[in-house]
Amino acid sequence: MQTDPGTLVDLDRYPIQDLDDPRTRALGAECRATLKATGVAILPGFVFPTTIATIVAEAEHLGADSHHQDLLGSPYLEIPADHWPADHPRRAQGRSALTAIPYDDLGPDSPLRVLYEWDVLLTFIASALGAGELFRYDDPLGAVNVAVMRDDDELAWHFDQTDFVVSIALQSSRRGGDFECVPMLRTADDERYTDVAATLDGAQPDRVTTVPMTPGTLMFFAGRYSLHRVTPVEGATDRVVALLGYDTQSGTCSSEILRLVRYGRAETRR
Ligand SMILES: O=C(O)CCC(=O)C(=O)O
Ligand SMILES: [Fe+2]
Repeated sequence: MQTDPGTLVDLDRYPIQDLDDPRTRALGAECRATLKATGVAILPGFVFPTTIATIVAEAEHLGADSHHQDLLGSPYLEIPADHWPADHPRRAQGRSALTAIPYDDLGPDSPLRVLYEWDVLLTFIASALGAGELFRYDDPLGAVNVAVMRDDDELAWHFDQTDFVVSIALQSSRRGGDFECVPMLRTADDERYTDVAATLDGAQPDRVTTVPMTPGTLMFFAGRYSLHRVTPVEGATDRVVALLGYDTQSGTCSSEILRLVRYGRAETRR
């Protein structure tokens, strides 16, 4: 029998199935306001612990044989153009090492798949982001994926290439693995390279905030304008996060190069 998605999340605390419920309206308004002001909005305890445990078990099982990326890349997630000077942030290189479990590896009953494919969640996220109609990614690998970070894995400082990221914290590492960010460091028309360089050099520690990612938290993050990273994971407990892909346009798919880097393959096995 197909799992009822409504049993996987705390609908008493977050009645997302009813957008007209005054609590849901207030929640959406609060998300939009904090997102605008700070670049991050979090809903702690959104996903039930039992659901989290099932998703983590599946991710750890699949992750044992999945592709592990370990590479140097720029904060702008692109190959730097030749005209940038050698010491420019556009040319900076940081290490990103993690294992990503793609959408098409998740089983048909995977609670994460069930949640991602649930229209109630899609509609609530669209309303909470205030982004108009939202579409799931049309990406057999990246639409929803799980990042497993083991001892010594890390994610370098970067800006995302999408306006927002929706994630679910699944498991924290014992030490390290902190999600650090400099909220709204750049804007659409001001790159603020001096501040980017200062953050990369560790020269502006006061501007860096650590976002609490307690397992079960649903998080909205304005990653295009907020410089962010995940510090190196230490110890035997993996850091596990689910990333849910949405766009204001239909048909979005991550690039072939990103799929190759992240999953070790560009095409679906199905
Ligand atoms: O793992 C995380 O918490 C953030 C991941 C991230 O920043 C990304 O995938 O772009
Ligand atoms: Fe990111």
